Amino acid sequence: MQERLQELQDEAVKQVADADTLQELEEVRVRYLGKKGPITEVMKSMGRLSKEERPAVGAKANEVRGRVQELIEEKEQTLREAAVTKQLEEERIDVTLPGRPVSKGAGHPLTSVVETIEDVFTGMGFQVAEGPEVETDYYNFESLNLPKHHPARDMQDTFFVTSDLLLRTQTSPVQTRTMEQHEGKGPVKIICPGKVYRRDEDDATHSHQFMQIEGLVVDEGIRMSDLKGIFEAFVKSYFGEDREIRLRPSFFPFTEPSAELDISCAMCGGSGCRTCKGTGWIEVLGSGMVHPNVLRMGGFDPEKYSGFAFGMGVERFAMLKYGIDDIRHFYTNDTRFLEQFTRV
Ligand code: 2NL
Repeated sequence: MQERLQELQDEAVKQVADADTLQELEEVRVRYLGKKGPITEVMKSMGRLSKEERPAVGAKANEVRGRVQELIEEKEQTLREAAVTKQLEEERIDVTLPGRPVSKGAGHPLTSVVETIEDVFTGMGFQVAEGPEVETDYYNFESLNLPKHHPARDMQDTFFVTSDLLLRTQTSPVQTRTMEQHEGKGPVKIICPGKVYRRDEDDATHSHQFMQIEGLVVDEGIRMSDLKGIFEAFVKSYFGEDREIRLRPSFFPFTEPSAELDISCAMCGGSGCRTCKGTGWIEVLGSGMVHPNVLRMGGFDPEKYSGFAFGMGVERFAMLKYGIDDIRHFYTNDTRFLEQFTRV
């Protein structure tokens, strides 16, 4: 029986050595050490042995069992380590590979145009002022020489929030608020960029929400020639040195006299084409000398102070500069449109 046990041990040693995977090793373990395995069989049959034989066989059986168990554990350790090494090798990451490209967003074209215009005016000493989009009737209309029932209030249809609160129809209320803060002392020299709202049907040239930039200069001795000088510098800086300007009489309730600013058409160089409707000139903004009533309501003495103001639509400027034919492109956020302005 001792010999049988030794044979079993030799066989098991060989099979453990031959096991290449954890599964094969487990099969060997079950085969030799399991409840129905040969070593257990030998132990069970020991009852049939004589008293003298039993201890030696028992000791040998335990020794073989222990030895095989030990070998299996050692081999298991070796196989596990090999498996980890293999996995590490297979899943190796090359940390020097370049990363996946991240698509970067870019500024909206209207933001770029506003910033460019801001740069031109701050370069001439203007401050940038901002204010609320929900305004009171007073700041949006009254303070701009548009009392209740004034016919010119119909010039723009308004989104009302309550009977006294509304979505501003222009950025002028920021300017009257700024005048108030100056408590009657000049100079005021500001531009006010921001969103404005009008009850319009949206089409290629109209949007119920658009961007406006207004400007205001108030000081002693401000004249129409100052307005013209600022416009000349602004147009040449924004549209190019070769552009000419002209002022054309107009009307606004908040300015007197009022004037429309035209720039010479770049498409035809002034000879007349479709872009300028055959006139050679393109209208770009409205302006004028601040009405004495507006100065007074802003806290300035019209006998001592004078000023000029202007307002322009940002979309129109962007459309003229980049040849965009539909204002709705700015608000539909089609990335094929927006991507064209990543370098503006
Ligand atoms: C236009 C015309 C204009 C003004 C806006 C203004 C503001 C104050 C006083 C006087 Cl506080 N005027 N703003 C003046 C003339 C024209 O805008 O066509 N905008 C799109």
